[in-house]
Amino acid sequence: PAAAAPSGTKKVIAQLFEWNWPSVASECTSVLGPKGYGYVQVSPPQEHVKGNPWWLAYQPVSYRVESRKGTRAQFQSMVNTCHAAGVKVIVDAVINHMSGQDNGGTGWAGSSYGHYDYPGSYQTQDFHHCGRNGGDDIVNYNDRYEVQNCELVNLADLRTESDYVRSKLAGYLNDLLSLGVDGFRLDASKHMPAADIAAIKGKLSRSAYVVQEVIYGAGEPIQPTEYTGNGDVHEFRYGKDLARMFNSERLAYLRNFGEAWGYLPTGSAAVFVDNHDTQRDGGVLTYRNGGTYALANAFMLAWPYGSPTVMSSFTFSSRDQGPPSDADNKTLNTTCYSGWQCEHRWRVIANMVAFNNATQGAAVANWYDNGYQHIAFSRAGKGYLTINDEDFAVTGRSYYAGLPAGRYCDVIHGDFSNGSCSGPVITVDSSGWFAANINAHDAVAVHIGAKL
Ligand code: LAG
Ligand code: CA
Repeated sequence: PAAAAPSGTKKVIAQLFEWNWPSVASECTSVLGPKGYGYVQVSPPQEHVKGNPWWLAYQPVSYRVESRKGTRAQFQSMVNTCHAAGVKVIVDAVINHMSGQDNGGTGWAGSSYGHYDYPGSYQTQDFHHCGRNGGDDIVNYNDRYEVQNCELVNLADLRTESDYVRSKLAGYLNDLLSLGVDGFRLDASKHMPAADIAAIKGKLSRSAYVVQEVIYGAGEPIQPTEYTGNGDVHEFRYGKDLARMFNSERLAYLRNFGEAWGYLPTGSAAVFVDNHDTQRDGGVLTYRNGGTYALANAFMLAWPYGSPTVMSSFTFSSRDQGPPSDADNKTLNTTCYSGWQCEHRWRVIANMVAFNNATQGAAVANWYDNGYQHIAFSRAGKGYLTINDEDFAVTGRSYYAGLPAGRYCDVIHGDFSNGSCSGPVITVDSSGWFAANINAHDAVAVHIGAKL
C-alpha cells in the first residue's frame, strides 16, 4: 500500500521541539519558509499535567488545545501563519495513553483529572489493565500483547480497540484538522496495533500525512513494517548507524545506505540524525557534536533515502530539564541563544534543505570514496556533495560532478541569495569537473538551485 509520504518538492521537516506557538509562527515566516522547509513538526498541543519537565507534554489530561506552548487561538494563528509562509504543520499526537502520575490534579488548562479518570473524555473502563508485572507496566518487549496492552512507564493505556476510544481520538485529531493541521506524528505507535491506528485514521474527516513512531528492536515481534499501510514510519536504525559510521567506522560504507541495510522501504521511511528522545538516550549525533553533527545532517539532506526531519533543540544538562520557561512553566519565546540551539538554522543544515529541494527525483551518481572518511556523490545533474571527514585536508584534486558548466555557490560555506553567494564559488567546467581543496572534517556542496 502506498504511504502518504510528504508530497511535492519540499519534503524536509523541522522538528521545533517544545517551541511555543508564537515562536513557531515567526520562525515559519522568517526562516522555515525562506530556507525551503516543507513542514514544521510541533510538540504535543493538548492539555497536559503541570510541572517543568519537557515530557509532561506526553501526559495528556484532556484534548483542549491549550498547553504551556500556548492557547488554541495562538495555535490557530500559528497554523495560518505557517501556511502563508508555505510551511505545512505536523502535530505530535499522543493517542496511546493519558497521564502517568499516580495522583490526579488539575491540568495546565484547569481540567481536573485522576489516573484513569478524565472527565469528559475517559473513565476507568476505557483503559487497559494487563495484570502483569505488579503495576501493569511493560517489561518484556518480546511479548506483543504486553507491549500493546500494558502501560508504557505507567501511562494510562487507552483501549484503542474500543470504538468509543477510537471515536474520541479521532475527535481530537479532527479538531486539529479543522484548525488546518496537515499531518500527525503518532507517538508511541508501537504500543498500538497497526489495525487500531488504521481504524482511527478511517474516522478522520480528510486525508493527512501520518508518520508513526515504531522503534525498531532486533528480534522483537512488533516490526516497523507492520505499520507502513497506515503511512510513513520512523526508521530509528538510520540515526544510530549514521553516528557509528562517523564515530568509529567509515563514511565509505554509506555508499548503499538505506534499504540495503535492512531498513524500511524508502517510500515509507521517515529519518533523522536525532530526535528529542534519542538525543537524550545516546548512541546518536547531536548538537553537542558540533561540526560532525552538521556533516551528518548534510549527508541526510543530500542522500535520497526516506523523508528527513531536522531536529531543533533546547540545550539541556539533565534529561528531564524543560525548555526555557517562566516561573509558571509557561514556555518562553525562542531566541536561538540562551537555551535554544536552533540546529535548523545552522548554515550547513539550513542551506542543505534547498539542496534537498533542488535534487528531488535525481538518482545518486558518480559515487567516490577513498576507502575511508572521504566520500562524494552527485544527485544526477542536480547537485553534488563531498564530505572529507579525515583528519587531514584533501588538496589539489578535482571532482567529477556531472553538473552543467557554470559557477555555483558552495552552500556549506556561503549563503546563496538574490543570485549571489556570500562564500566560495565553485566553477564546474564544460566536462562537468571542478577543483576544490577540502579541509579536514569539512565538506563542499553545490546544486542547481544555487547557481550564479
Ligand atoms: C514517546 N514515544 O513513543 C515519546 O517520544 C517519549 O518522549 C515519551 O516519553 C513516550 N513515548 C511517552 O509518550 C516521555 C519521557 C518519559 C516520561 C514520559 C511521560 O521520555 O521519561 O515518563 O514522556 O511523561 C515520565 C517519567 C516516568 C514516569 C512517567 C509517568 O520519566 O518515570 O513513570 O513520566 O509519570
Ligand atoms: Ca497501548
